[in-house]
Amino acid sequence: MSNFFRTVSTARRALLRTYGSRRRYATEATNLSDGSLKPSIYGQPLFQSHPHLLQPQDLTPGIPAEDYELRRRQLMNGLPDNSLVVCVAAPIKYMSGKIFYKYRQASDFWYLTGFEEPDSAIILEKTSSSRGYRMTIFCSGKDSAKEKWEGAKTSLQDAATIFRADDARPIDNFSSHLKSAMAAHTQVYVDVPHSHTRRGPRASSKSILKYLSPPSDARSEYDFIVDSLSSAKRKPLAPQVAKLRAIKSGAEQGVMRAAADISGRVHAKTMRFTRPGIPEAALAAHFEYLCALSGAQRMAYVPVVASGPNALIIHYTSNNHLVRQDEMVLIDAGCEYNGYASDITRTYPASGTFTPPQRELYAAVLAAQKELVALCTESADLSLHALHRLSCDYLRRELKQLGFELTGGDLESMLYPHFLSHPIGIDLHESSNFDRSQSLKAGMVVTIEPGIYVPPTANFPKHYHNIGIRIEDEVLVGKTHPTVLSVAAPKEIVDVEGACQGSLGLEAF
Ligand SMILES: [Mn+2]
Repeated sequence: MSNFFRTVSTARRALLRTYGSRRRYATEATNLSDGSLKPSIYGQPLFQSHPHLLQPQDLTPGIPAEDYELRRRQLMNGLPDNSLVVCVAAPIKYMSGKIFYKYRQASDFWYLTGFEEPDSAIILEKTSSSRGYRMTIFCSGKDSAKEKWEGAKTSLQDAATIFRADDARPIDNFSSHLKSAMAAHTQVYVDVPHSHTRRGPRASSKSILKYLSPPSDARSEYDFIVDSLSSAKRKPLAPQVAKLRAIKSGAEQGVMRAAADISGRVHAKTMRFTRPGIPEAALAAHFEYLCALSGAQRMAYVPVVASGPNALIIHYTSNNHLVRQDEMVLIDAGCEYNGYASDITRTYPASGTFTPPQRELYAAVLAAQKELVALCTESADLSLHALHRLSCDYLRRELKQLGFELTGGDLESMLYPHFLSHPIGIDLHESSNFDRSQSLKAGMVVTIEPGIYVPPTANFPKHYHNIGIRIEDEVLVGKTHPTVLSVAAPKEIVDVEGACQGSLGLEAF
């Protein structure tokens, strides 16, 4: 047995002495010498079953159970007395018919629970106890016939113990509990979905049940319960959770750094893999493959692999052209790792060497980008809006030096038509409840992504026509210093060329 496994086993035995939950199922699953449990008896990886993925204190990889407890406590502390919080799991989404997509938990539900199963929900009731709230978790629980097909679900008892709920109930009881809990509270914080995946005449845009699957006869009851809430009593939950999610804990910063590190290294590898004539799709495939190989669960968004003038399309995702010798390739891609998104853009020459116009324009965007990164501090006291205005100033200055004669809104409407930044975390764009006029605070993570896209029109210098460049980093805001999380992706001209020109191959990965 290696030292690594011995350490893990020792820690695991200590944990089992404390919780002991595995022992109840010892006859049903195989105990492997590395400490893992195969097949698992839980609905998601836990230290008890997957010691190669989690540390003893983790509830989800990289995030301690204590973090989840703190999140719920902070949420409930911030709400008025006699408040109720209702948060439900994401539905299973379908590509076609019964063909489902790989499941991804709803972001706020995951942030508050760490529970990864569909068909689950929580009710949090604010109380005067020292904990400050009472938590009831609803989930599928054990059903051996169903688990034979779909894999294990966490038992009600384990859901309560491991996820620190006061009570665990079958999801089938959710509607009746919800009804009585809502009646007993003054404010109910709950989100009604904006869109849904259920099809057919019974689908209602107001139904909370849309978040649950499979459909059940209780649906009309959920509709009734949520509809029965007066608008004065019903409050949106998402803005309350967004306030907490905006500031990343130390553990979250660690996971985000790991996610950015995977994506950054894969950007470098993909630069090296690129050669004239290669399909954009091959670069996308290479990127996704290396992310998956590094442990990422999925891409955080559909990758943009845009060669030459395709880069002028900001969200170009067709990725179906060939890369030509004289072109640059713009890749905007990042993985999702252990629940956190990464988002990095790099632009590099297909040949491995920038042409003079490519180099000049790249240097212009890079100069602005670095100045903006340096301003991502609490002490700079700038909002995203203020940073965006500065990005326009800096890019205008750079372009004038390159001979652009800019009039009116040329920059904002044609050359740089998108916003500089967005907050990032569990979601790629954590923007919907984020105030862009608010000064950045330490612990926030934002992207800094200025770009220049030169259309082939006579008012712009001809040698820059059809060049699109964006350079995007993820920046952790500090009190007085920013930290670039995406540092593994080459950005300086010499580093980009060096990465492009290195030898081909995966052996060093
Ligand atoms: Mn972005």
